[in-house]
Amino acid sequence: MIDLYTFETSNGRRASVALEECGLAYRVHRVDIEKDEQKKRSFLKINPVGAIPAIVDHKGPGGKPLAVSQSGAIILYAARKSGKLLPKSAERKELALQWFMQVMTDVAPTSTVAYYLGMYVPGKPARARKYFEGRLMDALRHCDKRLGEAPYLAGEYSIADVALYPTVVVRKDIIAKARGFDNLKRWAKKVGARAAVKRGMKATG
Ligand SMILES: N[C@@H](CCC(=O)N[C@@H](CS)C(=O)NCC(=O)O)C(=O)O
Repeated sequence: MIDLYTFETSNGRRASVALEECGLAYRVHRVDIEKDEQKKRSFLKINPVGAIPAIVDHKGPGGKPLAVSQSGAIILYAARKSGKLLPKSAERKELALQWFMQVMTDVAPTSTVAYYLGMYVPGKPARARKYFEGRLMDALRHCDKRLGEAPYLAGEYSIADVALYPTVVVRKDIIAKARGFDNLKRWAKKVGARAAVKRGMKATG
């Protein structure tokens, strides 16, 4: 059994979607980051950084408990443990890792910064916000182009799609307002229709 500590954000949902897709048994502990519950001493023992998501696999490597944080690391952990979401062909596996990194290092952090600048920073510094929204849209356009060439980022459904989907959902308004993105929208509809994705996106209720 895996304990998942999470909240209804794209980072949090990335972890629950991965656990669902990999068919791993887990129970959810909702950590309300709006009440700073991620800074509680009990949670800091699991992730000293004080951020969700985190998991504790009570049957980790060697049968011992293992705590893993970082939504990307949780996706990889679930994929390796289950043998799912990582293509079997060597070429596609490399592609999956490349697109996974593209999402985790370009799309996801840029989206977070753009979101915070738009929502929470007093005076909304227009230049910085425009810069990060531009970078986010460029990164998403890159994904959109790829999804015009292949049904999924790595050619088959993989860790890369699981990483991308929760961010596309949370940024759906900005994507809807922009011109184009037809491939990304088509892909999002298909991924969102997967039973495991539906369950994972609602893991905190
Ligand atoms: N790179 C990390 C980011 C984790 C993260 O920033 N989590 C946010 C919620 S989405 C959080 O817990 N923030 C609370 C805080 O920083 O105090 C990941 O992918 O898991």
